[in-house]
Amino acid sequence: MPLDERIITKAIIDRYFEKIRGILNLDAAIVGAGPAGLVAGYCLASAGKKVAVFERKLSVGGGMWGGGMLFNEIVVQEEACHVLEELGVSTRLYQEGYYTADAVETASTLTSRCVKAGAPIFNALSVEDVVMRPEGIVGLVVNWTAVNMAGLHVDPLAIRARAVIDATGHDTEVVSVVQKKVPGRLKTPSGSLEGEKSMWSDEAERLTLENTRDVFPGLFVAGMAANATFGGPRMGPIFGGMLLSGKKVAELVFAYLESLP
Ligand code: 48H
Ligand code: FE2
Repeated sequence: MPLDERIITKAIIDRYFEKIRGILNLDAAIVGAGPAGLVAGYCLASAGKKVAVFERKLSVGGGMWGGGMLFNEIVVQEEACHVLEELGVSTRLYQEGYYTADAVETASTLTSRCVKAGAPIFNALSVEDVVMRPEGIVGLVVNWTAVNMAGLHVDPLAIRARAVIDATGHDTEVVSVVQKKVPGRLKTPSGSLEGEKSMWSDEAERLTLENTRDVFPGLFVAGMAANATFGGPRMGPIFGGMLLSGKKVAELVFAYLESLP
C-alpha cells in the first residue's frame, strides 16, 4: 500500500489532541517525570485515578540516566527494593543492605510502567504556574518548553486537577511559584521554601520520606522537591528515597481525593 504523508500527519494530530483533550480534568497532575513522579504516576493510575505527568524535557527519567557522575548504575537500599521489583526492574545485591540497578533499565522501565498503567506523560511541556482559587490549587498552567527556550511571548494553556504533585527534583518549581504568588503561606516551619542542605545520605533518605506530604491546599511534594521544600539534605545517587516517596505521595493523594466531596 502506498504511504500518504497527509494521513501520517492527520494521524499524529488526531491522536495527540485526543490524548490531551482526555487530560483537561484530572484527579492528579504530576509535575516532573523523574523517579518520584514516575512511581507516583504508576501507583495512582494503577489505583484507578485519572492522572498525567508533565515533563519539561524531551527525555523522561529525570536524574536517573547518568547514575552517579555518569557511571550509569544506581544504588537502592534494601527497604526500597520492593518498589523496583514490583515494577519489574532487576536489582543486584552489592553488600548487606545495598543493592544496585542499571540506571538505563530503571529509567526506561519506570517510564514504561507509568504510561502502561494509564498515566500518560506529556514531554517537552513546562509547568510555569498553577491555577489558584480561594480554597487552594486546582490546576496547572503549561506551555511548550520550546516556546520558553525561544523566549517567545506566547500565553500558556491550563489544565484542571484536584491535586497537584511537585516532583520537579532539585528545582522545586511548583512550590517556588506558589511561594512567589502567595508568600509565607507554605506549610513549612518558616512558611517559605526551606532549601536543600548539603549531603548526608542516611538522614536525607529518612527525611525524604518524612517530607513527602502536602505543603499547600491541593499541593503535595515528592522526591528531591520534598527535601528542598522542608530543608532536608541531599543524598547522592541513592534512589530508594525517591521511589518510596513516589509511592507515599500516591497514597496520600489517593486518600486526599477520596476525602473530597
Ligand atoms: C515540567 C519539570 C519542571 C517544570 C522540572 O530531578 P528528578 O529526577 O527528580 P526526583 O525527585 O524524582 O529525583 C531526584 C533524583 O534524580 C536526584 O536528583 C537525586 C537523588 N539527587 C541526589 C543529589 O544529591 O543530587 O526529576 C525531576 C523532573 C526532571 O525531569 C525535570 O526536567 C522536570 O522534573 N521538571 N517538568 N515543568 N516546571 N521542572
Ligand atoms: Fe540530584
